[in-house]
Amino acid sequence: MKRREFIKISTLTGIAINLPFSIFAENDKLPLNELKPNEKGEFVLPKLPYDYKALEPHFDAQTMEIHHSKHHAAYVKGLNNLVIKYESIANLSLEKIFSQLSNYPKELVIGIKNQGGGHWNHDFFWKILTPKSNFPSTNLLKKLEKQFGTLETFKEQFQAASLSVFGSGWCWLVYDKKEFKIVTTPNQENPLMNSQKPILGLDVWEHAYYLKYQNKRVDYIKSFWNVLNWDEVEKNLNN
Ligand code: MN3
Repeated sequence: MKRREFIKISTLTGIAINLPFSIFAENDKLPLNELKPNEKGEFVLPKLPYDYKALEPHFDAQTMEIHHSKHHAAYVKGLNNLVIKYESIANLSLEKIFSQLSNYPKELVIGIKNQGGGHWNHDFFWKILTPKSNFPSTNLLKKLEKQFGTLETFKEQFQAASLSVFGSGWCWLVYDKKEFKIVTTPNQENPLMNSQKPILGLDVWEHAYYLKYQNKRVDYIKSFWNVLNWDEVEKNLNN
């Protein structure tokens, strides 16, 4: 039974059935590591695994500091305000919350998309960046080449998709139904909200690049490849 059908049927019958949680049940392997609140039920701003200046000259220190300590922190605060207000999402992982968005009232859905997405997306983004840029493993490279022809072609397509985001949003590489897809989402929405598994993502909000690159989003996108940790991308694929 498809997940949406299950939700629909269980809503109609009013019978709650506990199934093992997997938002990728129809797709691929297991869910990613879940992003959960702490023992007090609060989401916490994660520490970066590197200094703010570590990604220079590609991502500048001032942008990184503001992006993490102001923008990301604000999403965490906004999300915690929602958790206080809505008991239905208390103590749940964000992945679980995203998987049952259709069950929530409209105001909560909007809040989760903005604040919950904001927290999840940035947590994901920081983890795939590194001061020591590397290359895809032979295994991952083969998979990418099978789908896109060459790594360069993948990068070109990803770059074009990133440039196509009008206003604020994200560009992602997802693994869906046993193939890679490049998708974009508006604002702080993400592929998990569409039951797709993201393995790589790029923040294309102006706050991610404007101080250094101003209107030249393309230069920011090109610089991304210099700080991308392909090992983490592969971990996400296999997770
Ligand atoms: Mn951002």
